[in-house]
Amino acid sequence: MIKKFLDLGMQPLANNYLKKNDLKKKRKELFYHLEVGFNIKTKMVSIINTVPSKKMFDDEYPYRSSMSKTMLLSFKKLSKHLRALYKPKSILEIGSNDGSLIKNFSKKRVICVEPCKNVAKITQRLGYRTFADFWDINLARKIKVINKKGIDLIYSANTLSHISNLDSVFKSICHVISDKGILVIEDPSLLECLKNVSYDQFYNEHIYVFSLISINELIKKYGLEVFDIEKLETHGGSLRYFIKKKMNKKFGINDRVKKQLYEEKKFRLHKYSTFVNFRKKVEKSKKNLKKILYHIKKKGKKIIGYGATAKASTVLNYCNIKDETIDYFLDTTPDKVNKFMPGTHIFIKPYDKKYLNSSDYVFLGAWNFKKEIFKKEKKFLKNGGRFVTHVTKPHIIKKF
Ligand code: JHZ
Ligand code: SAH
Repeated sequence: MIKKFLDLGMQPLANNYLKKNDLKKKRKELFYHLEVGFNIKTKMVSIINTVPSKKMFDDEYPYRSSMSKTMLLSFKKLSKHLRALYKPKSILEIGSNDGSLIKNFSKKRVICVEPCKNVAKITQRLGYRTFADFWDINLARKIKVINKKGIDLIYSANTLSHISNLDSVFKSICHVISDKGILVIEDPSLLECLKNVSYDQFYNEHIYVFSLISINELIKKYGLEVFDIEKLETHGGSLRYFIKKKMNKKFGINDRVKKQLYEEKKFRLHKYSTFVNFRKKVEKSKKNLKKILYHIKKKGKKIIGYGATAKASTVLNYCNIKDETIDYFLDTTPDKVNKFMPGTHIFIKPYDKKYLNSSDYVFLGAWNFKKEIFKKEKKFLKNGGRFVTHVTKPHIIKKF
C-alpha cells in the first residue's frame, strides 16, 4: 500500500553526534536508506526503512527541548490554556524529555514517560514521577494501577511521530485515559512541510509526518476523534490536535477542524501525485542550495552552521555538503558541542559570539527558530553577516 515518492539517500542516525575518538578509531556509523512513501489507503506519509527505537533513543540522547526560548514559551502558554480549559487532576506526558512542558504543572498530578535514562533523570531530579521506558501497553498497565480512575489529560509533543507501532500507541492510550479524558498531541504538519519544501522533516526519528486527514483516519479505529486543532509556528509549522472519546459529548467539533481538512484537501494531501510534485521541488532545492554555497565559497567567504539540528543532518547528507563548505556548526546543547555532525563530520563548537562574528555567511540548521535567532544576532546582521537557508527555497536571507 505504501508508494515511495522520495529518496534522500543513505543517511546516518540524525542525533548520533560523534566524539573525536569515534572518528579516530574509525568506528562504523550506522547508515540507513532514507526513503519516504505515501500510504494510499491510510493517507499516512512515512519513512519506509525504520531504525529500532532502542538504537535511536538510548541513554546518551542529546536533544533538549529547553534549548529554545520559543519552545519554552509555547509550552508555558499551552499549560495555562490546558489548566483553564480542562482543570486536569491527573496528567501524563509521553516523551517528556527535559520537562520543558511538565515543569509548568504541579508535581503531585503528573506522570512523565521518557525512555532515555540520561534525559529521564532530569525530571526525576526535579521531583516528577518519571518512567524511563518506551510507551507501550505494559507501561500503560502499570500506570493504570497507580491511576485507577484513569488519566484526565495526556499530552505528547513531537513524540508519537517517532513511534513506528501506532496501533500499540493508541491502544495503550485508550487503556489509561478516562472517559472524559483529553489527549493533546502536536507534531510537524505535513501541509507546512510540503509548502516549505522542508524535506529535512524526514529522518530516522520522524517516522511519520502527520496531517489532520491521516490522524482522523488513524484514530477512528479506537473510538477517538479530533474536536479541535491549533496551528503552531513551532518546528516550521506544527498542528496541535485536541482529541476525545467519541462518546464524550461535552465538546463539539470546532470549525477549525473543518477548515484544516478543507485546506489539506485543497492542497491534495490525499493524492499521491502531490508528493511526486514535492519530490521535484526537493531535487531542485538540492541543486540550488549547492549552487549558492558554491558561489559564496568561490568568493573566498567563510560559511558556518547555526543549530546542529537533526534536520540539518538530512540536508547535509542529502546534498553532500561537508567541512570544505561549512567550517563548523554552533550549538548551545551541552551534549552536542565538541562533537561532529553525523555522516558529514562537521565539527560542532559551543555557541560563542566570537565564532559567529568570524564568519561571513551562516547556514541556518535551526531555520525553524529563525525569529529567535535573528533577535539574538541583531549585531551580526547589522555588521553585514548573512544567513542562508533552504526554506522555502534556497536563498540568502535579505529581510530579517
Ligand atoms: P530543533 C529534534 O529535531 C529531534 P531538531 C526530534 N526528532 C524532534 O522532533 C524535534 O527535535 C523536536 C540549537 N539552538 O529543535 C539547539 C542554538 O544553538 O530545531 C538545538 O540543538 N541556538 C526529537 O534537532 C537546535 O538548535 C539557538 O538560539 O531538528 C534546534 O533543534 C536556538 C534557538 C537553538 O530540533
Ligand atoms: N516533547 C518534547 C521532546 C520531543 S523529543 C518536545 O516537544 O520538545 C522526543 C522525545 O520522545 C525524546 O525525548 C525521546 O526520548 C522520546 N521518545 C522516543 N520514543 C518514545 C517512546 N516510544 N515512548 C515515549 N517517549 C519516546
